[in-house]
Amino acid sequence: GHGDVRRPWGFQRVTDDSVTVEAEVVALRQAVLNKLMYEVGGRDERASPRDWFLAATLAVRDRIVDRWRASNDEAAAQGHKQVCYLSMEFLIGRLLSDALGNLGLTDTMRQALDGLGVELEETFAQEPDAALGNGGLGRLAACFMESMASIGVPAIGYGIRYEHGLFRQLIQDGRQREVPEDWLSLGNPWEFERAGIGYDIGFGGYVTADGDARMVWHPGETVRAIAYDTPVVGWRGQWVNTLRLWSARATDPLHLDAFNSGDHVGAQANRVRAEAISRVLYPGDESAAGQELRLRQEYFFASASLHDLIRRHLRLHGDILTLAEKTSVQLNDTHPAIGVAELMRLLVDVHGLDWEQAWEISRATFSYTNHTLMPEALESWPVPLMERLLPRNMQIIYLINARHLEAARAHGATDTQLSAISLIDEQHGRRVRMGHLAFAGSHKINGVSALHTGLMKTTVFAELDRALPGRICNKTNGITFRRWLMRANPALTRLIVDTIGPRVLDDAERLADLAPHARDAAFQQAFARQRRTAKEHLAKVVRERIGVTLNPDALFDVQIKRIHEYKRQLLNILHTVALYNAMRARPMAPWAPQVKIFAGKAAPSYHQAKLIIRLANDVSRVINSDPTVRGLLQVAFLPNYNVTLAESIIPAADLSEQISTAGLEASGTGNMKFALNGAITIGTLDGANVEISERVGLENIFIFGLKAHQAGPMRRDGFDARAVVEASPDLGAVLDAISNGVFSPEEPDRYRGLVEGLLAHDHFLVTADFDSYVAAQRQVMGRWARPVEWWRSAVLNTANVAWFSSDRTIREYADEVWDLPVR
Ligand code: B1N
Repeated sequence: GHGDVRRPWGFQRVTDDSVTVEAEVVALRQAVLNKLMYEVGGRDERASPRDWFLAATLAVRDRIVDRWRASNDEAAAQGHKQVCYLSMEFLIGRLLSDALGNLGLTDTMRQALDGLGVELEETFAQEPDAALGNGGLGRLAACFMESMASIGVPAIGYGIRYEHGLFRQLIQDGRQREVPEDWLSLGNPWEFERAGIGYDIGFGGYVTADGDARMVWHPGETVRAIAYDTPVVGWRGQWVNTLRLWSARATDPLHLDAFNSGDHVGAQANRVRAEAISRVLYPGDESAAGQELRLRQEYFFASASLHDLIRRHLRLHGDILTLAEKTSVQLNDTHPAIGVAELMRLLVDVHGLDWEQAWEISRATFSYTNHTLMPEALESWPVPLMERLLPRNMQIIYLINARHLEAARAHGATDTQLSAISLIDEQHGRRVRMGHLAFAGSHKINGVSALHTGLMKTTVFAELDRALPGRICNKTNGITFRRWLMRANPALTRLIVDTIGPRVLDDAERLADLAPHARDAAFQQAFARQRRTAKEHLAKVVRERIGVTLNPDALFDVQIKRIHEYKRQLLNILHTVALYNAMRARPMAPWAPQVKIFAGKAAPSYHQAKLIIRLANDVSRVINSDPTVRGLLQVAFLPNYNVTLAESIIPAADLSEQISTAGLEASGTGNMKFALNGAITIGTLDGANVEISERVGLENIFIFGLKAHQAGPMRRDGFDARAVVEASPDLGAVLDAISNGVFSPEEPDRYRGLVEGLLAHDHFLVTADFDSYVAAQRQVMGRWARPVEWWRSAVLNTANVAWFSSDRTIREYADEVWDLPVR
């Protein structure tokens, strides 16, 4: 088993933050100075904050590298099974404070830098936020990487080293503008370029049969995938895994003839085309990007990763037939699903296995996580595009499909059932259904919350579940508590440790020991004081970013996530306007001050989402400058939401908005981060909110709105939004105000279309849930008015959400999906 994996390392003691040995401070300081001098090439008297960041990171990296080697050696020596986590996205954020925290070196580094006149927090702030992902799916991959390292699961994360991550969001005149992000421009001290680890990835061309009817693919074009490795260090530095990201390089970067004859630009056309593959992250969240370049990205990283894991397997174990015993490949959504056909191609065409044997190995190797049931997000690729770009893979998909359909027919499937489970969608001009390919090619398929997994079985995958029963299972998402509690909220962490002892740092379940303190007045006050400090800190960030001075005594009501109609930021904005109307109608009533905080990016081509951003900003401008509500209601839209910003917002939140249309948010993970930090949730029974409510108890969460089983039919059949508005005078007044230009006096019709659209077809049931939402908000204010009750609920949120640790999620995957012993 892996019990011995977690033994403390003899060669380097891991210190607790509180016990800092002076000799270690001196040694680390010297290491930083050496890095500054010999790697960064700077002089300490002239070093910039950025230089110090580089030097400090390189010094920390050295302390990870020997553990990294030891982990790799041990995994190899013990013959451990390895998890390969294939994901188009890794939303990493900053790494320095994470690495220091996990190594127990935060305080040592603070003192080491102090002696050089350098401040640790400012050094952290120099690090770019690595945004190689859009939202929850990419952040989940990053949390999983940290958890796998922390509990000693040997793993490698495979993805793409995008030169440009998710765009930077500017808000200009209330509107989103996108500017390119440039995280690598000043160098990346975390990564190791592995110039010697590369694979040629083919595209296009044609297929022939050789003498023994073996198929041979002759690609028309090849692109080289080069590995870049980043170490992922786990809690207490006991295990280090690898994040391996592929960068595209032209195999023939320069046509020298053309160059020498004066065509300097044309000579590089090939290079530009090849390297475009890893140039930029697709900014679409939950939308299938129907672009050839996207398919090239998917195949590029899936193929490179499979080549790499097969090479490793053969090096360590020498026999391709044992691949599934030594390797589990987890497909993070369908983006790497082409890997199913690619592994078959490698096993059959390259390694010479017969089909049945290859298929068995392949299915035992792969498992697939589904993250959404939204129809527009279900990936499918036109057959003609596949045939042109990946001719051999397309043949293999046909072969998989033929056997798949034949088996179902033999079990009595009807034609309707066969067309429902076919890997080819014949309805919409012949497309390959990537979810179906991933399903057919995997031994386990999981959803990311109990509700979502249930819906998988009754909707999108109902027929596949009937044809291939027993494969669907649930793995409710989780978050890493190291980043989202210990790093993001050190003051609360200290309070928790002082109250229930340090064991909680190694065993999240100990958080339950806080429950008896939930009624304790002194503890409540200490808890509330922490919140107050975090709110002051956030207020400072907000003032610097948008010039709005927030009242830290107000209730901070926060909705931060991608902007999407189904997430219903619009519902929150409507409530904001309703509150504004009520306060203006009775300005002397005893209102408790409230702050509404929004942040999030919209996909650049998602016009409705961008209009919602504009509305939030317009509403904010009008309310913040209205003297009648001064000090009572403030609205802030914070630009450029990212992991780093989330880390300063979440500890400051009193109320967590998780208000998606029931049935549409697969899980959510922000909901868990807020609850862990003691915010109370206002939410629908959607995604993981359901399981959060079960754990914190219905008295400590504000649940409202239609349930999934009600919302589904209403969305399908439509409902009369006008009648709903007729029956709700408050809602009518809110919609009239928005529609008539109260928040856009310079362009009164700006939101007329938005309001009319809502009345004509309210797909996301915003009007239908409005009254229920407002009633829940009223309950929130009732609780807020009784601080003893409020803080009791807040503490019980922190105490009762240990289960949402991604360590628990990973243990479940290890146990039920990867067949891998952990502890
Ligand atoms: O995955 C998260 C969940 O917590 C969220 O509920 C879910 O919305 C999110 C295509 C996606 N689902 N699908 C995507 C991302 C990028 C893309 O190009 C789809 N993201 C989710 C983690 O399970």
